[in-house]
Amino acid sequence: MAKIKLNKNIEIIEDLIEQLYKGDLRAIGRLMTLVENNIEIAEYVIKKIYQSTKNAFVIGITGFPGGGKSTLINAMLDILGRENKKVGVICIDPSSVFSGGSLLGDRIRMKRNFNNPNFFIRSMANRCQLGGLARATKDMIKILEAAGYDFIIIETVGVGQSEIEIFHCSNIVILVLVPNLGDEIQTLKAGIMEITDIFVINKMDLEGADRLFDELNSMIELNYSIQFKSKSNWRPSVLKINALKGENVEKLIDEILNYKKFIENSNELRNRLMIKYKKEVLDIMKYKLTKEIEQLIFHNEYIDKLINKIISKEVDSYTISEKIISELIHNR
Ligand SMILES: Nc1nc2c(ncn2[C@@H]2O[C@H](COP(=O)(O)OP(=O)(O)OP(=O)(O)O)[C@@H](O)[C@H]2O)c(=O)[nH]1
Ligand SMILES: [Mg+2]
Repeated sequence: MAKIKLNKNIEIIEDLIEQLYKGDLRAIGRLMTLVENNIEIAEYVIKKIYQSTKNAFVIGITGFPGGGKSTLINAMLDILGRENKKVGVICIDPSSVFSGGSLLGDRIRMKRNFNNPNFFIRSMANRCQLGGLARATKDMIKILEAAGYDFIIIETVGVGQSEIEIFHCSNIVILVLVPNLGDEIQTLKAGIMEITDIFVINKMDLEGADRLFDELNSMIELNYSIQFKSKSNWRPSVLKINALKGENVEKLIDEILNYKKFIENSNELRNRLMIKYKKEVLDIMKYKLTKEIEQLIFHNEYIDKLINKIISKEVDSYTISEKIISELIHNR
C-alpha cells in the first residue's frame, strides 16, 4: 500500500470517523487499514475517537493451528446474531498451512455470517505493522468500540509472545484444544495456560476428548488449590464442544456471560483494566522513546564524540550509555 500522509488526508479521515460513529462497515474497514499501516494516522484517530468508545467485552480465542477456532467463532456468531448482538471479529495471522488459506479460509468458515450487518469480520495477516501487532490490535478494538460493538472476538494462534501481549487486551481468554494433542500441548507458551479462563476441547467427536477433559480438570484442580483459593478468583471451566455441529456452543456463551458477570461484580475488572492500560502506556512510551533515542544516537555530533571514546578504548559502552541516560534525564 502506498504511504498515505496524515496531513494530506485529514478531511477524508474526519469523514471516515463520522461514518464510523454511524456503524458504517466500509468506513470501519478503511479506518482499520489506515490505522494498521500508519502510526501517525493511528494516533490521530485514537485521540479523536477515544472518548466516544464504550467498553466492549473482548473475548480472546487462541489455540493450535487448525484446532477449529474460526469454526467455533462462526458457531458463536450464529447464537449472538439471534440475540441481535453487534460483534466484531479480528483474526490475527491465521495459519495457512493447516487449514488451507488464511483470509479465504476464514471467509469460507464464517461465510454464513459474513453478510450480517451486525458483524464485522476482519483478518490481519501482516505481522510487521508499525509499533507491533499488539498496538494495531488494540487500536482496532478501539475503532470497533467507537462503532458501538457489544462483543469483540480476537482469534490468534497462541504460540508467540505477541499473542500473550494481545491477551492483555482481552477480558476473557479461551483456549481451544483438541483431543490427542500428545506432546504438542507442551509447545503452547506456558503463559497461555495460566491466563486461560475457559478451556474448550473442540472436536469432541474425535476419540480422546473424555481423557483430555479429565486431564484438564485435574490440572485445574491442582492449580485451584494453590492459586485460586480466594473467592475473587475465577475457577477456569472446561467444555467439550463440536464447533462444526454447534454442539455445546450455547453452553460456552453462557459460561462467557457468567464470567462477565463475575468480573463485573468483583474487583477483578478494575485490576485488569489497571494492568491493561499500564501496559498500553508502557508500550507507547517504549515505541516513542526508542524513536527519539535512535534519532539522538544516529544524528548527533556530541554522541559521535562519545562513541569515539569507546572506539579508542578510553571508556566502555556501559559507562557511555549511563552517561547519555543521565544527561538526557537531567536535561528534561
Ligand atoms: N471433526 C471436527 N472437525 C472440526 C470441528 N471444528 C472444526 N473442525 C474442522 O477443523 C478444521 C480447521 O478448522 P478452523 O476453524 O479453520 O481452525 P482454526 O483453528 O481457525 O485454524 P487456523 O486459523 O488456521 O489456526 C476444519 O476443517 C474444520 O472443519 C469439530 O468440532 N469436529
Ligand atoms: Mg482460523
